[in-house]
Amino acid sequence: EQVDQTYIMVKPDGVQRGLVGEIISRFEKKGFKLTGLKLFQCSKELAEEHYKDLKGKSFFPKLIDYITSGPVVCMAWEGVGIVASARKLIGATDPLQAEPGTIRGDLAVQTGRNIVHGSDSPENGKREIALWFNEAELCQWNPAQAPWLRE
Ligand code: DAT
Ligand code: MG
Repeated sequence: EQVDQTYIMVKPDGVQRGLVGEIISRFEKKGFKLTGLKLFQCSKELAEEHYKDLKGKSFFPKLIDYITSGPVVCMAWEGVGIVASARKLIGATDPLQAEPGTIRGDLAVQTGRNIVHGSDSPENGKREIALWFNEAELCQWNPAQAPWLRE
């Protein structure tokens, strides 16, 4: 099967609320492979490039203010089927609509403070990882648990 990559980011509210470990843990326990991780204060330019598809939306300026309001935790993860699976683990964009058991469903209450980002396609996963990480910040490694996760 095809191994895909996704860009997951704990947004500034997730960092401020002390939810970094909890959020990383959801992906780690699922069995996906972490290939990049850093705490990072992003520029307005980077935030605008990341969310370029939403430029023109009424909430765009507020979204950029929010994402640049404090440090975020940037993560690159990989696995078979990871993009869609990570979106399910994260839950709906509006945390009030997100199912219990999902990150947003369990830990957030408003779209404008929905604590975590996940790429919406394998192509955007690659694009966003390249945008947020240098090649030297990414690790290729073989988790010891691999044979216990997939036959
Ligand atoms: P998602 O983060 O679930 O992929 P998205 O890509 O449509 O959602 O939007 C990116 C972020 O923009 C989202 O996490 C929060 C913000 N946002 C989206 N729709 C919004 C709205 N109607 N009002 C305010 N913020 C919104
Ligand atoms: Mg999105």
